Amino acid sequence: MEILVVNPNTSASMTEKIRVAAVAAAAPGTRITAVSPATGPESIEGYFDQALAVPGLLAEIARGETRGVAGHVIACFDDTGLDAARSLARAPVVGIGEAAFHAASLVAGTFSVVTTLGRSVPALQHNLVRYGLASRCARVRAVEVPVLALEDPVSNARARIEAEIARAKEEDRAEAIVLGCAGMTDLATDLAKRCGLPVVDGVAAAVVLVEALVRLGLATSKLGGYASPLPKAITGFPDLA
Ligand code: 5HY
Repeated sequence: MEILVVNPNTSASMTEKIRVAAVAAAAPGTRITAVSPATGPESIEGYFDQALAVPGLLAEIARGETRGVAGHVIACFDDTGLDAARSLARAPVVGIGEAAFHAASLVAGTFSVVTTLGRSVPALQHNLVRYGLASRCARVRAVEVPVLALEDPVSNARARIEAEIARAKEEDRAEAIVLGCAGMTDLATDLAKRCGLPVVDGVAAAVVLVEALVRLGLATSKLGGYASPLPKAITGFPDLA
């Protein structure tokens, strides 16, 4: 099976990091295609960036559907454009945020999330409520490291994330940690060892969940909210018209 992994921001280095993590998580026989749109913000931090990233994301999903991919992963932790993507797609679409929340709730009573900036927190809190998992999440924390600074050693991101995890264990009584950014995907295994609790990476969780849905023969329902878009004139989005 081929799984399309879409990083909705335009950062090529982040897309490559996400591709490596997705390939590592995929089962033998699963082909990972990782892409990022030609349009939109270089990183997504809050509602404005999220809105600007959606058309480019949907154009990539549409291309994947035309190619007949088995499933899609939205590799941005706020699950950018998830409902719109599911409306467009027949294949299953899984966001790394939703996948990580579910994975954490299967291995722990309560979990905390560690994300990048404070401005990203409300969107994640809203998602937890709509996914029905808010009661399992003790707190959504931010380390105040911008998304693209995660790759810059000067930001000391790894140490700051580890310190935040220690606070989550102490103050939130967190039994597991969810890493709240695709750019943290390469840190999960080492942090789990160093911090002594499950640390969930959404990229890996989403790839494995899409594989499971495909193997179960489950595709996106076209009844109700995720019904295919009605044909109509669309101005300014040639890839979606
Ligand atoms: C992400 N932004 O996973 C989110 C994380 C965040 O560009 N990729 C991004 O901070 O909202």
